[in-house]
Amino acid sequence: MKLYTFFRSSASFRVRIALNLKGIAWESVPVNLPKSEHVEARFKAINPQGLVPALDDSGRLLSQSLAIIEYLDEVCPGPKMLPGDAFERAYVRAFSQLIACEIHPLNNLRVLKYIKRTYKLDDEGVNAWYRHWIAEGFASMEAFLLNERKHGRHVLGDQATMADCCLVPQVFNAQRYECDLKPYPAVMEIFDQCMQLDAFVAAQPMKQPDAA
Ligand SMILES: N[C@@H](CCC(=O)N[C@@H](CS)C(=O)NCC(=O)O)C(=O)O
Repeated sequence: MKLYTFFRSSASFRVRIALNLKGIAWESVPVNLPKSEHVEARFKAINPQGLVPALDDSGRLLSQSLAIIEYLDEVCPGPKMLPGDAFERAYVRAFSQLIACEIHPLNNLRVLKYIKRTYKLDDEGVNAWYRHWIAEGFASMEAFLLNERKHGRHVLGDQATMADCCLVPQVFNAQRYECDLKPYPAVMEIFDQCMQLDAFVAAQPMKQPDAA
């Protein structure tokens, strides 16, 4: 399988983790976002949305990280990214979407570029926007975990799922923007547990070939 990815892209990072957890051999095809390679016609032929990640499974092209992870879970053996029980599956999807639909889109590269340009913000203004949505989103994640009480070493018990594939990259991003994550101990405990696993460590941004 070929994964079109950018080392700092958290949506790509989610899929890298899932590929590693499931023990799938994959090749990295870097798409440089700061150089705008994702909006070039060459890449738009792969994913017309002009977003990473995209997955090429023997010529079949897939986009959207959560859809890709669910696809991998359905066609590949290995640990399940989504549990067998429908109620638990909804829990894993809800936590994943809390990150992928409520937090990540507000802090995506094109959004940050747009608010900077349109509202004439300096870097501190952009960072304030970023940190605001991180604080609100992480408070929701923490409340979700404490309310549901289904977590253990991972978001659902002691088995890593798609939810952990979403949590870890979002923490990496928040740390990059120097957000205060002390108010979210349940989230950070799961992060620390995940980072004990090779699949998460190998997927992290600085371990990617395009990070050099
Ligand atoms: N919902 C999409 C989000 C994909 C996405 O926004 N990727 C970012 C990198 S993390 C991207 O390509 N951004 C380019 C841009 O904002 O211009 C997914 O989960 O795959």
